[in-house]
Amino acid sequence: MFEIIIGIGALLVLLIIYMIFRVFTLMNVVKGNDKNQDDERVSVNNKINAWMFMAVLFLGFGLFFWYSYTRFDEYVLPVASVHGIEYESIFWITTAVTGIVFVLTHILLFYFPFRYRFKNDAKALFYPDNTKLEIAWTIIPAIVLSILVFSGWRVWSDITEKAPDNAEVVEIVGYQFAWAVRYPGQDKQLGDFDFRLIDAENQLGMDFTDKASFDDFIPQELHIPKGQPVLFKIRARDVLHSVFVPHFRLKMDAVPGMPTRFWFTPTKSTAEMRAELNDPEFNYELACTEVCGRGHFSMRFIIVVDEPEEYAKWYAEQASWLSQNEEYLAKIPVELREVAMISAGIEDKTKKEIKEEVKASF
Ligand SMILES: [Cu+2]
Repeated sequence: MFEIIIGIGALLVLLIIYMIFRVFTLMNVVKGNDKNQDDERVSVNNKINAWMFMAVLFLGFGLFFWYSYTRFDEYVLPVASVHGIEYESIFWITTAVTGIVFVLTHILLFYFPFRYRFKNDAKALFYPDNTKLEIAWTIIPAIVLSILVFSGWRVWSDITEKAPDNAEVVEIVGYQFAWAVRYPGQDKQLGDFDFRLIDAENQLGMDFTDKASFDDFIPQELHIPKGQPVLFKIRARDVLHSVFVPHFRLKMDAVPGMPTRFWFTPTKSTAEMRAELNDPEFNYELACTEVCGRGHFSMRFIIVVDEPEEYAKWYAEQASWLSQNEEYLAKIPVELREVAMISAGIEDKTKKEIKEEVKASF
């Protein structure tokens, strides 16, 4: 309702401005035109425009520098991954080079219409071309951009090379509107998945004809060990999402039907970061950075970086998904059920009951 009123209000204001403009135009027609008056009007209008260019220049740069200055802390979040340091240096070199060029060209862009605004007695200078100038402004940007692109490409290929074999694997799945994470369990092998198996409980479409799925677990928090390579296997269930963890300088799109990945090595545990920032509430945060629908803002997930021993302890304590959703045993091929129960860590005492339940379900 409020938006509609604002919209109608804005429309009325525009109409009023248009009507005033019409009245002035008609007044000029009624008064009749003579050459001098015309020139006078053009000159005045040009002067107003020229000064407006200067206003935009100063206001624009004023806001630009003010924002960058007051929000500078958000540009320089502490780095908590190995590749983040390399990434930072290339980021700041690129920002410095393009930033300086941006400022210079925009000063010229707005200053020239002001300096060379229409004047009655001014005569335009005919200056068709200058070969040396053309060569200079072609070659210099070509060289600078090539250097930037090649060094960026080198860093990017370092970051995206194949993950080491000992990397901890975590699957991250984005869906409207949350993240789910799946760990491979004790066998360190993620089970297969198939989107056709997705239902109200089995949200990730885990395929229980694959033995590797039996011990997979889906926790509420994402834990990773400090100082060890971590491989995120990323997929999306519905629309585009994007995995973004600014402290790790990590960003990778989650694309439906096209698994992506990103590996990195965290260098500071959550506890260490809390001490560094003097903020006992600090948490690493995974955010979605692809506007993916109405609930986009809620796609926030906590990442806990543990010391390796703590991580191993946490990992061992996690209950398999299957042990928390025992009714899915019925969907496992009969000959694999025994293996599934052992692998999923379903208690021996309940084993008999489950067997009976499963029997009863047929
Ligand atoms: Cu999203």
